[in-house]
Amino acid sequence: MKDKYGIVHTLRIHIFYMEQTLIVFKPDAIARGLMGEIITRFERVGLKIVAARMVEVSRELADKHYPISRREFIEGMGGKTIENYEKLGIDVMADFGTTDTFEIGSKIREWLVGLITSGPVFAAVLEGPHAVELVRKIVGHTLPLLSAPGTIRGDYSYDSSYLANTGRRPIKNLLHASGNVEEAKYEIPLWFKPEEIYTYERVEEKVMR
Ligand code: IDP
Ligand code: MG
Repeated sequence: MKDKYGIVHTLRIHIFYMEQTLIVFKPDAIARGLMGEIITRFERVGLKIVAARMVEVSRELADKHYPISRREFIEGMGGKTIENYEKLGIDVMADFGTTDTFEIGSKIREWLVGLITSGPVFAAVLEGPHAVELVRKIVGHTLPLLSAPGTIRGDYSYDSSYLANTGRRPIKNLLHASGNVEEAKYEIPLWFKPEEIYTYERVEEKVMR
């Protein structure tokens, strides 16, 4: 039987969902000296670092990483902002001059591009079974205010849409992590060439087999 990723499953052979995912520590994490603490959380769960380096992000790379053409991503950010403002009883129109989700999202995207190009970032590719979902679970909710304790964003930040948007800046939530398998497949080649991604074995692989 083939699943939606084309992986064949039989009764006798158990095949893990071996995946790769991209993480990027944003300049706020670098400035706060949190690289070591954050990477440790991924290593200890058994995720393998197969590529890593510090990068000074160009406008070109930032535009590709946060593509304006990904309407659902842009409108999603705008939509989340409107929801958050309604919950707090703040007037979106007064703050953004529009209630259009794409226009609001585009403004936020500009702040995001500004942040990611403002200083060196640390980018890495993590590999493991269910790597994409596992990393998102460890990273936590987009809004640190809503991130559970124990997640990276929940443990190291208290930022919210309200604080970010009224401050005309992106939410400082320390790191980017690919949102799903398709996003990971698009993002990894933007940051790493195939020969910069390594293969090696971790001892857990023998134990968990
Ligand atoms: P994610 O990082 O959890 O995947 P996305 O919705 O993909 O979240 O948004 C990308 C980034 O945009 C977030 O990590 C955050 O830094 C920023 N962001 C999202 N929504 C807002 C907002 O309403 N105001 C300011 N920045 C935002
Ligand atoms: Mg995302």
